[in-house]
Order: sequence, then C-alpha cells, then structure tokens
Amino acid sequence: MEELRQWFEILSAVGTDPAGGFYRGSYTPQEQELCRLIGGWMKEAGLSVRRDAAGNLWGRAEGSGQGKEELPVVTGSHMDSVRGGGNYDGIYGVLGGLAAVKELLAEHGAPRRPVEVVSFTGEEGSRFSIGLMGSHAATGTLKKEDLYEKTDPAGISVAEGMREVGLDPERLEEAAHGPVGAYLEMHIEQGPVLEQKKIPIGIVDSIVGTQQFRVTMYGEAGHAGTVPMNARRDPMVYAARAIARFPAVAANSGDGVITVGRIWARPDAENVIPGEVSFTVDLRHPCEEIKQEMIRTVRAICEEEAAPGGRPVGWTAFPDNPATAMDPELKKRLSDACGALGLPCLAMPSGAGHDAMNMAFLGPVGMLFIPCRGGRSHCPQEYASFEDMRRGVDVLKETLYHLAWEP
Ligand code: HGY
Ligand code: MN
Ligand code: MN
Repeated sequence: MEELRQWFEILSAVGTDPAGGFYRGSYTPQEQELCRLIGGWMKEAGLSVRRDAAGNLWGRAEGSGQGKEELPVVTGSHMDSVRGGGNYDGIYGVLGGLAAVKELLAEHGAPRRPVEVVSFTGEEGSRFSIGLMGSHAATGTLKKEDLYEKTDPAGISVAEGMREVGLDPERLEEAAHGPVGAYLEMHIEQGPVLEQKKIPIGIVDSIVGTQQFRVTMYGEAGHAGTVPMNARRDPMVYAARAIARFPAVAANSGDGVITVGRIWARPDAENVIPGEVSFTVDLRHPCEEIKQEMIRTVRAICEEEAAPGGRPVGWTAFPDNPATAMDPELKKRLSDACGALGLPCLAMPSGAGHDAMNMAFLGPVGMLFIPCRGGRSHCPQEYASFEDMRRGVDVLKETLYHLAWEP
C-alpha cells in the first residue's frame, strides 16, 4: 500500500494547474511525464510496456501455460484530467489497477491468461473536446478526420499534438485493440452516495448515456450604446432564454441531467452586441430512448428561441456514448469478492461517463467505485483516502485473481 501512496505523492507534482487542482491534457508535456512515470512503474511490476498509436499506455503480462492464448483481462482507466481537476479521477483506476496486478504477479507469478493495465489518454476531452478519445481509438471508433479538424483553444489540432509527442496520426488505426476477455475499471464514485451510506464499495449497474453538442445562435452585432433595446437581435438573449428552459426538460425526463458548461460570444467584447453566441450542451440519461427524446426537445427549444426569420441555429453533435449496462457475471464476481473480503457493497448507476463505455465494444465490462470526500470531483477538492483506495485494490485483486490467475 505504501507504494500506491508513493505513486500518488509523486504524481501530485505532475500537471498542477496554476488556477488550482490539475490539468493533464492529451499530448501535453505533463502527460508525457505521466507516461514516463507510470510506464516505469509498469516495468518495475514486470509488465512489458508500449504506447499505442493514439498515445494510450499499455502494460502487459503474458499468460503462462494453457491459458496464454486466451483473451486478455484488462484493468485501468484514464490518465488525463479536466482543467482544474483532481488527482484521483482516472488516475486511481490506473494506479490501483497497476498495484493490484503488481501484487498478484509477486504473490502468484505469471497469470494463467494475459493481463493488461491500461492508461487511456483523452477521456475527459479537456484539451480537444473529444470525450473518451483514447478508448474510442482503442475500439476503432475515433474518426481520423477528427484528428485534423478538432483543435485545442490555442488552435493546435489533435494531429499536431500527436506529432509533438512522436505519434503519427496517419497510423491511428494501429491503436485498435482486439477483443478482451474482461475489462474492469476502478474509479472514485464522483458522487456522495457511498460516503453518506458509509458503504466502502460501489458496484456499477450501468453507465448513463451521454452526448454533447455545440449550439450557435445568431443575431446582429452592433454598438452596445446606440442600438435601441427594441431594435436588437441579440443572440445572447436568445441563448439565455433557451438555456433557462433546459432544467425543466431534465426534470420532466426523470433521471436526466443537462449542463451548459461553456458559453462564448463573437466578437466577445464588452461594448458590442454579439453577432453570434455559442454554448455547449452535455446531456445524459440512463435510458437511451429518453435521452434521444431530450435531445430532440432541447434542439426544438433552441430553434424556438432563435431570432425570428434569422439564420438557422448551428448544431454540432459530438460522438454519442450510449447508456452501457455492466456485465452481469462481472458484477457477480465483484460482489463475491466483496463477500470474500467481508466488505459491504452497493449496486449503483454511474452518472459519469467512463472508458468502460467504449471497452464494452471489445468484451464484458465491470466497474467498481470507492467513496470520495463530499462526493466532489472535477475540482481541486477531489480526494479519496488511502484506506478507501486500499479496499478497492483488494476487491479488484480478488476478482482479477479468479479471472486470470486461478488454475
Ligand atoms: O464527463 C464525464 O462524465 C467524465 O468524467 N469524462
Ligand atoms: Mn472525469
Ligand atoms: Mn473519470
């Protein structure tokens, strides 16, 4: 356990955000440093280490004996963070997965079947606005044209970012990973339920379906001082009216949530009525068809609130991540592991998206949660105790042992 604590201590100096918390974007020098450190710890654990064509980091232990041709059992999560994020979202699943595998290798030698630990890049989309980017590449669902079209706030494309760290965007398809026997992701809950109920382990039932959009509403730019209020076609007003109606859409859907996390005007000046206003919509629901219904309703609201007879609303959809049910057998294995360790556990949904949504296209997936303080995440206050982290590692170890080591 001491080692896991040391790993976190060392990483707590990597990718600190001057505004507080952390920022570890894809293909940044900070992520390079993460790959150097985590790759070194993978090597020390006895894993062979490679970085795939999309920049995901993989550590692998070959299977021994009759199981060596079986599909690999994979554990891990993502190494990137949101801007101003914490040191646990994603990284805990990478380091906790590595600690579990390292201890199993030390205690039981080579596994029966291949085992891999993965550290995905770009899960948050915090640099290039493509969510789950690394695991989309691993499942072959990242579009090559996006690498050239999507840029970060400084205008650098994904492809340029990749080249800066020695990756070749033209070889993207080589990042596609074959089928897996199982994928297990450990993660902080990012909500308050486990802490409030004083239950140490959550076993995820399903991950909500998520989709993000970029909406642009148009009007007429003008002088802030000379255009009479009743003569304005102000897209900031249209956007505000539309956004103010979104909470009712979420409330009517039951368990749906809608977030407008970014909004910006062009020309973005204090004394200019904007000509256009863009904003992001992050929309989620556990039920796929209700999610699609919410999307239609949100789009209709934007059309209704737009300038009469004006330019049609701009509407860009980002990759859709459908609601994902966890594998029943893996849920049972995780719950049996909790039983064997005498740990209470709670079946629960995930309101956050995870790389497991993509890995589900390669094989059965399971997720386990540990509590995080105050349920806070995506902020500098994000924190999980080492005791809670250790319990998660113990459950993962017990599950991985039966999946990949037990004769
Ligand atoms: O947005 C999410 O749910 C995840 O943290 N990327
Ligand atoms: Mn996150
Ligand atoms: Mn995460």
